Amino acid sequence: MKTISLIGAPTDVGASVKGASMGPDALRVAGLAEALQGLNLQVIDRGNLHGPANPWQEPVNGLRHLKEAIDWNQAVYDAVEAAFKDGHFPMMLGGDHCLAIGSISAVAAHCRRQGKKLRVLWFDAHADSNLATISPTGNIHGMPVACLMGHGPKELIDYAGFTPAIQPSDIRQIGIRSVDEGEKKFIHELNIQVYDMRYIDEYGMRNVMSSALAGLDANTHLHVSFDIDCLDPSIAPGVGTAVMGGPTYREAQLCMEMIADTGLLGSLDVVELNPALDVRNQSATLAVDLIESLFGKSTLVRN
Ligand code: HAR
Ligand code: MN
Ligand code: MN
Ligand code: MN
Repeated sequence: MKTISLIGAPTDVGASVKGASMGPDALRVAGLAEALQGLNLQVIDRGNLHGPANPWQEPVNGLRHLKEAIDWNQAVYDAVEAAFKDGHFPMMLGGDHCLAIGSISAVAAHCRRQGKKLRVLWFDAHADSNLATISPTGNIHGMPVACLMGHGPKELIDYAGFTPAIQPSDIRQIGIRSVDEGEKKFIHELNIQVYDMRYIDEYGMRNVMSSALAGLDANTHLHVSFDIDCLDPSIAPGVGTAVMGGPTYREAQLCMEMIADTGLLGSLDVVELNPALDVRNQSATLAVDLIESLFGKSTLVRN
């Protein structure tokens, strides 16, 4: 039986809107552990990690709360690595999306140890590919993709002991619809595969997911980094940086179902849920519903 390790990372140091720090508990209240147990998974809730408080400072040299982000990501790195070493499936509950630096660095290290290929599916409204020099905000939750590809402050890019942690060819971004000017060039230069909302509109989610999942084999570790603001704000209002025009409920379900069908999912981040902006915990409840599909819940018996 698969054992899921829930790792709460309650911080919003990477953001400029407060509240994502309450995300882990909102997911617990929405019944995340019980939902997973209902799918015959064993769940160990490791509780919440500890880290520095949000000092609520302005950016320094284009980066807000760098020291705090470094410490939180180290805590996440260590916890995700520990879960892998126990043979468990790490599910990191953010917290803001800067935490994916630590989490995916640990995934990359795991893949290297196991001789596995890595595929990261990054669901987001945003490209999260900013650099200190081009970010309009200095918020580190807008920078994790760049950091994972080796572009960022030294202490934020080298948790795994090698850099870059991942290659541009390892990642697929899905649902993107908010990209800053500098990011647009950077993504283009790095040649990151982005399925933006226009692409989804034109080709449909089924084709997008077939393409995003193409080339996987039994030796691939699939990581999903699920920024809740990927979802259309009409169904998921509980996020700090909502952008109109995201995937519908059914489009999101299809993504999860198609990922489940691969049988290759090895780790997950759930980030940017902001209970302070939510309506009766509906975004957390939706996240749990989607995570059930991600772990194989289906309407009919499938073979
Ligand atoms: N691109 C903007 C910035 O860098 C907004 C980033 C918002 N990020 C998240 N994570 N919510 O995707 O500031
Ligand atoms: Mn994000
Ligand atoms: Mn986002
Ligand atoms: Mn694995």
